[in-house]
Amino acid sequence: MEPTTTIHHHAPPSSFIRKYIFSTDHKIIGLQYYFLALVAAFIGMGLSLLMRIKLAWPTETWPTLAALFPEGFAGGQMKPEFYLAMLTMHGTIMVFFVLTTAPQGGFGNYFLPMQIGAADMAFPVLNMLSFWFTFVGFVVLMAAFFVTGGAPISGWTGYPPLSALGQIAGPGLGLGQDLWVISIAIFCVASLLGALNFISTMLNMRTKGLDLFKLPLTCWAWFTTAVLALLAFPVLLAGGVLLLLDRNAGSSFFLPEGLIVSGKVINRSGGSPILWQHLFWYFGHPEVYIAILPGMGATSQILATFARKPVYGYRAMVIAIFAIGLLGFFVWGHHMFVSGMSPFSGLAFSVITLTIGIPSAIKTFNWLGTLWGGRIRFTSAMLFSIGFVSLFVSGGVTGMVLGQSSLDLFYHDTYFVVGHFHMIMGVAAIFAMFAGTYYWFPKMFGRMMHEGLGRLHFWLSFIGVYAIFVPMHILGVMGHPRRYAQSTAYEFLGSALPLHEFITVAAIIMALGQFIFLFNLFWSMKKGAKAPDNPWEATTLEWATSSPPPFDNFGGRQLVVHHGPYEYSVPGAPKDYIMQTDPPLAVAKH
Ligand code: HEM
Ligand SMILES: [Cu+2]
Repeated sequence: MEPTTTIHHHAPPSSFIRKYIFSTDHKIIGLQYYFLALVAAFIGMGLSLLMRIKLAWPTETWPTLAALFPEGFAGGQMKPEFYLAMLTMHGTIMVFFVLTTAPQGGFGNYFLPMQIGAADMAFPVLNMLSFWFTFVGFVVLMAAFFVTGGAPISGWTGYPPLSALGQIAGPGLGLGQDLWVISIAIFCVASLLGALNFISTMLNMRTKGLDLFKLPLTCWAWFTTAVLALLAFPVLLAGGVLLLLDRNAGSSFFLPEGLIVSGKVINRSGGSPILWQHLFWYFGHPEVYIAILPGMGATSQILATFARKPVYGYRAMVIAIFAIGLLGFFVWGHHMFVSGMSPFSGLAFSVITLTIGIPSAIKTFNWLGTLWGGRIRFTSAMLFSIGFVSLFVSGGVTGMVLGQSSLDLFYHDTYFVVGHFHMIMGVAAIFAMFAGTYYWFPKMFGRMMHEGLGRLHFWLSFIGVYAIFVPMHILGVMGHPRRYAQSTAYEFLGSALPLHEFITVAAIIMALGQFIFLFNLFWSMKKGAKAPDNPWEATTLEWATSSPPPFDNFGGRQLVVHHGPYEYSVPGAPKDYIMQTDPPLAVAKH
């Protein structure tokens, strides 16, 4: 089938509001998503430091923090309920408004149309709506900090019965919890709209000659992520609506019979908290791939560019992306090994979970194959991509441990899990975002970022991440529970305190390192060296236009693609890279 192309010929809007606030330009919308995620990330990071301070110095009093949070730090010490509220908000902010927002909504919006040679997304107005729904979802979530009872304490997974009961179950579970559910529901709608747009755009808007197997792996990753979102978010949305009904309309989807809260039997019956777990994790496991697939795409792109080599095994990489996405839907039960389900389903979920190791290993070996024998340029973007691979492997190994139901029985809800998921999903995806930022910044802002500061930022973050999250695995082996504020409540945890202190000091240093990034970002926007159109001598279509790109991306030109996405160091070619739009080579290749 010939790919169709649509070039929009509408004039750029001129008013500030239409240009920057309610813009339908995918580039502005991409930046809006990006900056929303940036704000969310710094808030989320602040909350994690509060938790870390409590865990490392449990008996210290903090007058300054008490002045800032009179409720949560009554008497100068963090109350355990406040810890749980920080935990819930940290997790929710990070998963939804950072990991789902920046890699897909941010970079995907900005670069998917550009990499397929289109002028915009398929549905620009819908695109604008997706962003504004996301923004409203974020504001609603933030509002939970300020209502009576404060932010919810049910964790980012919002498990009932706690989350379904209301204020009697604890602080934050009144209006705060309602806001949490509503925020998630709005976020689901936003993500669904966004997903439709990504899928239509990639299938329908490719420029001339760009058939599917000439697409950069980033496009495949954004596309697959959108498919996952389309299948996973409706389930969370439905679960959220049922939870809201349980909370406010007296239904009992998730509340069992005979539940006793604060000494009183709750007058509901017939529901099951396990039902929520199924619905939640049917969404929740694919969600970790929604977070990390765009990072895998960006990493493939960046490794090839800076190793000056084609991505090793392009087709295998596409298949692995799909395999990971597909298998991701059959493994949700590995979050429920201790929920009391049949040991046979535990076995089935174990086996399928471990199977994901196969496409993951394919991807890892192909990344290493891409690096092998390359003429590597260690730019900041390259360092963060290598860091991504490293974290993906480190986190993947512990995933293989947790995927076995017999071992998970012990590790479940210990710090081992916290260490594992922070490495593989949390910080790996964050590293990919940094890589993407250093890589695409010249295109987006027409200036270069400061490489020296970038490398400093990398080393602080890379060493920081391992210093923070490796010791957490040790805490887990010691049996330290997660979601638990009182690090000295049990005698056997006493000896863990130095480890907690070490982690917290590392977290503070790493957090300071992130301000170097923030400074570099804003300083470079104004003062960075002017960027050429193709500073990294890369091959894909976004580099075939000016930096920053004009309103319609390519100045009304229709690009014609003659080459695959990663033709680096092709024998017989005049230079060591061939852009996708370069004319066909006279010499025979491959
Ligand atoms: C600066 C780096 C970070 C630090 C120091 C940090 C610290 C923490 C701490 C102390 C907890 C609570 C552990 C517990 O008591 O169970 C936690 C939970 C969590 N964090 Fe992070 N975090 C960081 C980055 C991230 C990132 C980038 C993500 C994105 C996925 C993330 C997602 C989560 C989630 C989902 C939870 C679990 C929340 C829950 O159980 O409800 N964190 N983090
Ligand atoms: Cu999972």
